[in-house]
Amino acid sequence: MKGFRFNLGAFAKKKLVMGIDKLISKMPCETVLKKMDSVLFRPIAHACECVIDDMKSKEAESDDMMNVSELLGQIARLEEEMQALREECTSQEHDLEEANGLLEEVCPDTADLKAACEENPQFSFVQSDSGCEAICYYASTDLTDYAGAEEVCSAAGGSLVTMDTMTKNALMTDTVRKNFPTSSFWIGLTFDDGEWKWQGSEPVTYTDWANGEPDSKQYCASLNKAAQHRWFDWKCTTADKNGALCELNIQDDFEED
Ligand SMILES: [Ca+2]
Repeated sequence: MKGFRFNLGAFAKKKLVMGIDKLISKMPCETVLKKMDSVLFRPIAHACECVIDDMKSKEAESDDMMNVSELLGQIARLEEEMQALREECTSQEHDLEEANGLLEEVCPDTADLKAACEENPQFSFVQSDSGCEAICYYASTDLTDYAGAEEVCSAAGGSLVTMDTMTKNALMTDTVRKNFPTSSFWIGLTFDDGEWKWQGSEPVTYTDWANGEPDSKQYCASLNKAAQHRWFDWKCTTADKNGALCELNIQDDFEED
């Protein structure tokens, strides 16, 4: 005898499939999966797995949608931050413009000094990049002692240079380095009553002494070529080292008037 063989007519098969369809359409897929374990139901179980996979992939898509939504939120927040930064930038630009305006007010007008300088052929006019500092200078390279240098400047209509701020010192030393790299010069700085003073009266505040300077008992200052024209003190009577660095100072002229 042959073994049991599951053999239904076409009509019976159709009825069975319809019945199963009706049955499983009312069950959640997971329940159908649990119940259908026989060989007969495997295709249906497989279909159900497909449906579940499909649902899972739709959920994943939905997660992606949520990610997109989060990203859009982040972009919106970044745009807000950028806008705030733009406003901050605009405000700082405004502050900068105001500061530049104030700087122009504080910077002295150098036109008069320039005009006066042009009337004195021995002198040359230099101005800092900011335009706030200007010097009308005369560099005499004839070697002399300090008193001789003072006379040279006085005869030219000026005085030994005062370099009392970092800006003016930088402008003057840069100019000397560029135009007189092999010369040293006396400047208007001397040691008197225990302290260094400009023009014999104004105590020094900003200084640019070369390394190891000033050393003792040398009471007149110079820009020394051996130290990139930083400050050196020398004995005032030394006559074979320095020329004279003079400046025209129209402010003093006004004060004298
Ligand atoms: Ca010295």
